[in-house]
Amino acid sequence: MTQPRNLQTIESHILDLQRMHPSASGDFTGLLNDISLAAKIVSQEVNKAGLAEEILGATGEVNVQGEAVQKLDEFANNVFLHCIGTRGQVCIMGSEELADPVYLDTREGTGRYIVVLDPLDGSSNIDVNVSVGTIFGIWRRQSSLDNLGDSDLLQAGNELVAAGYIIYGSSTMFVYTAGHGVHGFTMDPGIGEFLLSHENIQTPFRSRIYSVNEAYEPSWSDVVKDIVRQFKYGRDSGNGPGLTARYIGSLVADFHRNLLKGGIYLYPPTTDKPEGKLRLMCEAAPLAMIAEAAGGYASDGTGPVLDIKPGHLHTRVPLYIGSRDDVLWVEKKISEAEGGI
Ligand code: FDP
Repeated sequence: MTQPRNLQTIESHILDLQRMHPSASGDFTGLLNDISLAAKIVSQEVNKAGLAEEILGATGEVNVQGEAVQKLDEFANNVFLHCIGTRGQVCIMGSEELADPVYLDTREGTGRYIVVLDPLDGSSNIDVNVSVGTIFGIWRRQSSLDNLGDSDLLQAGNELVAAGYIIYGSSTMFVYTAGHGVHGFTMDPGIGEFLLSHENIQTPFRSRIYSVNEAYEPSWSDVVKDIVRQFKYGRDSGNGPGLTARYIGSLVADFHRNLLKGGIYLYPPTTDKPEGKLRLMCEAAPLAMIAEAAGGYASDGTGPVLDIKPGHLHTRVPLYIGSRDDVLWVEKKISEAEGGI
């Protein structure tokens, strides 16, 4: 008879993490708990999006990225703003939905952390019941509280303390890393808890899947066209097995599938978007930390995404992320095309 597995909630998993750092104040644990509470609230709302007329569809406003704001984007943004930093442990919060960072009240706490998030990624999919997600990154404050500024907010991904995402799909999952492996928790709706379901996720070294919006092919560079062609027909000699294509158009969902199954997600530059579309701080860097902690890799085509220092909160980067071998191969192809080795 097999031994039944002990159930573990995300809260107790985070507490275990805290015990590994005897000097920890509990601020970080509290912060991850805040994020988990916000995720539960957003999950519940996303699940009933089809029922509630008044939260479906666009608000009619355009966000700082020039995209139509969906009502659920607004809702998720507000939930995270209200739930995060309840112990005064967060000094700055940045959101994809807000043009400027929000400086939070830290009188009751240490203001030790900076949180940047995309409250509802893939929101153009909400109205059609396709998975959407939340992505977050947590950095540590660098200056004293009365000297907060760009050096605190605009940090590279390799300074991240933790990163994670929540996918609101056929089930809701919370996946995070705080530097000790990547762990996934699945929401049990009956008890309203995230339970450990995917411990220490390791992503396959080589891809089985490539994910890219191929409609943009006419406006890719020649090297990107060639890379995608080779993914289709087999790399280099063309006699290897080609990959299969999957593109949901919801970054968290595409990334999550590829993380578990082995795959590469590409959002290359196009002629009208030379920097790509994805935001460094609230999308690319947190997912890059997760990819690397699971044995994968993320590149902007020239080097590690984690090395890039943002110019501003909404800096965009091209993104190639997923199975390590394939992302490194993409980097090599781009470097060769640009006259490198
Ligand atoms: P969305 O605009 O629906 O929010 O970063 C935003 C994002 O979705 C990603 O989730 C997704 O992978 C990508 O944009 C899709 O962009 P395209 O429609 O240009 O393929």
